[in-house]
Amino acid sequence: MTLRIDVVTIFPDYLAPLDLSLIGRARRDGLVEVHVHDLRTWTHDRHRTVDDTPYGGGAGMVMRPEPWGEALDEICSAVRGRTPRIVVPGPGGEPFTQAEARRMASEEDWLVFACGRYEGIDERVYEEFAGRYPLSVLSLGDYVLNGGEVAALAMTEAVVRLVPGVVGNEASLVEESHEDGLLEYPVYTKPPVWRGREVPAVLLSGHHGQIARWRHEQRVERTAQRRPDMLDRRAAGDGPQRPTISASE
Ligand code: J9N
Repeated sequence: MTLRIDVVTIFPDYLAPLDLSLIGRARRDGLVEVHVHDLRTWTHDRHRTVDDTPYGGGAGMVMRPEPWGEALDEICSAVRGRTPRIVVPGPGGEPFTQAEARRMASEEDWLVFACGRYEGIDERVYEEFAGRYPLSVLSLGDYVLNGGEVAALAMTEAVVRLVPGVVGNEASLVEESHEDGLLEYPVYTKPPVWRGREVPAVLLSGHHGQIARWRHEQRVERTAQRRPDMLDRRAAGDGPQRPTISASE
């Protein structure tokens, strides 16, 4: 079944990149179906109001529940016999990881992204829809965006490129390396010397065993430098891993 993705936002133009490049081609090839919706479609007042001041006081505005309720009621029931997962991007969510992207690409057939503004969506919307659909609040990382749109775009790209037929098998294999808990080794191409900088001799040697060993060492070193947290998880045995293949790694 083709993957369906709906995005609900007050900034539909923010999702314009979904028409381009990899996702655009996947759509034209019928591998994924994308629908972007303007939340204001489900308002009824002259000013198409989607937010209001927070009860209890505090900074910023909160998204009112009624437009979200009507939008998600309609969108989530748009396909008879299918049930979407609702994804709400937010900095307070569970981490969105490569493993989750892979799970979604293989197990989900319909995702509905609900893009809120940073100050948030009225909590009753989560209660209402988590009681009726699978619902995940997911974070791209520990930094704050203005709204969920960029996160929905990133998650969409991470998932869609794993759908069989979208990128071709090589990409799917490449990021298995990111799933084994080590960063990638550095890569080089021609010319062999550039601005006086040489490609490491081992890569020109033709010794495949040595090359594999060197690359593994580079991965461990790079991970220790940049992401020591990943090595800690690996040592504890709870990180993403693949078995170490003695000579070839
Ligand atoms: N990782 C992440 C998500 C977000 C937001 S702000 C509003 C919606 C989602 N910020 N950072």
